[in-house]
Amino acid sequence: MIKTVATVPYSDQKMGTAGLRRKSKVVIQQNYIENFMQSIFNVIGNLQGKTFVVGGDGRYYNDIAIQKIIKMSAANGVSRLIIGQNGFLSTPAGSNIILKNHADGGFILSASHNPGGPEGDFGIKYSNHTGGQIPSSISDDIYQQTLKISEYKICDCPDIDLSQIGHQEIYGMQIDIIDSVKDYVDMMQQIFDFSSIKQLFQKGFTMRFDAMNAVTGPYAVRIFEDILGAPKGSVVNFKPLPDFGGLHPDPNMVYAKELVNFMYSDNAADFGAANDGDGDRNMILGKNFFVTPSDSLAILTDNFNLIPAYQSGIYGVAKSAATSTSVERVAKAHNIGYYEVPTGWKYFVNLMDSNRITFCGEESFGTGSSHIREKDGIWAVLFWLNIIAKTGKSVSQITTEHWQKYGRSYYVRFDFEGIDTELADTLMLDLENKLPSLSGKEFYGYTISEAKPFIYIDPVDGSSTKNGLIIKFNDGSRIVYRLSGTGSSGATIRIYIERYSKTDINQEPLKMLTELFKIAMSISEIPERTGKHQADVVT
Ligand code: G16
Repeated sequence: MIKTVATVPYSDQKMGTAGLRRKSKVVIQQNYIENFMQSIFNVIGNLQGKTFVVGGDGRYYNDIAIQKIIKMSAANGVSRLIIGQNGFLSTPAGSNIILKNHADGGFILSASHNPGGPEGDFGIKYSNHTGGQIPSSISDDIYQQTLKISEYKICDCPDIDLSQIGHQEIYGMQIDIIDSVKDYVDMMQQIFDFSSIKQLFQKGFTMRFDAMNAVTGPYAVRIFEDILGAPKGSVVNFKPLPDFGGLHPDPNMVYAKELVNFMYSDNAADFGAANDGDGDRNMILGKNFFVTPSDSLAILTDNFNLIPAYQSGIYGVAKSAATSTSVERVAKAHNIGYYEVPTGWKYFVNLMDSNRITFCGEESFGTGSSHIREKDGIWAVLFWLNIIAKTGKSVSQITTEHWQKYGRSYYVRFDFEGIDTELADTLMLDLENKLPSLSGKEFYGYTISEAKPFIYIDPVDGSSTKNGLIIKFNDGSRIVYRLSGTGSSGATIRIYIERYSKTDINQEPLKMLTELFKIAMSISEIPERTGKHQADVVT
């Protein structure tokens, strides 16, 4: 019943910032998933005694890919799979299940915030025993395997029914189908002050949570409506759909338009939030108010002592280099450790495992803590609700008071999408070569103090990673350039711009960054080389 099937390699199975992401049309090609999974299994080696967690965000092809993974796991000698009911698990829930069960790793089938459906994207995030995604050294080994794979193993058996919670066995492999939501909810109840948040809703506080027809719907309904008592209907777009109902489940000002329009209308709720496809990203809104992810990280860190789980103190905090420096000032004020890492949640894992940090976050709408090893959308929403319940203040009040205390980092990200890959690579290389000549130069009254690639040396394992180019100015402003690692076709150049003001805290961010944007465009030659004078997406 175990078949060995001959196959030929695909040349495009290199993982990006977070796992493998490709167009659905690419992934459904013959043996595409099989080649990738067998390459992972080959790199792991002996699978006897190993347990893996499997789930996904419910997008198109999840059901088929999960069955392939089950049959290949059995054929390759895996001892046990723990699978979310109907194949559903959010990325944070998956990380929790790995840690709770001391599993050897897990596979979350998701292309995160990228659209789904036959015309959309599919992906696989592979985590190891840490509950976090594998380091680049292992993904490089897997990529090498994908280039030489010649056969894979699979069971010739019927599909497994994933609809019933319970235990099954195929070819000696144990399968446990679990409630996708329960363990995650239990964990949140241990972290946050649910009774204070419940009282907040009893007093008439209103919220709207947009699950964007993706995986967090069932988690959000259970937590916010069923347990915390938010009025029915507070969670919208709560039914996970294979194509997300046509939504682009990226919780930002551009793609979460429905929520943004509502929160900027006369009928706005007191609090608004959205999560992405697999539930690891979050967006926070107040009435007519948006909190940047960089500020959100700083505000959560500053208020750690309002949360039951962190009352005995936190170790430290980390952010990706592209994220604004807001949280650095909070870390200094609280005298806690502060780290800057490359873009990619996997870079936080060693810092958490070695108790260097408790919180971390990124500009790309990711915030989290060491309760798991992934960013966690609902965790961030509950953290905000907990702060509001304890302080009685609104989102805008909390944020404005934070700026009054620490000053404000005006921060905007500009994305230039759909660029030819070779052109983008050359642009970045030329820019990097130009950096040494920029030091001391003045543009529009801003003087460059430092210009160099961002190079991270991991303090735990000593590994070195180069990611992005940073230009710093005398007044503390920064421009960061990076190529996105989560797209499924072409290249996206990201420019992240930041300007700090201690006292001038009520300006329009884009206005405050006008000159810096011009500088960023002219230094990089983006208009000349790409024909683009404006970004495609501004967040
Ligand atoms: C992934 C990573 C994040 C990263 C983000 C953006 O998020 O887990 O750490 O910040 O991609 O990456 P890029 O700028 O390379 O596109 P997710 O939510 O897509 O898994």
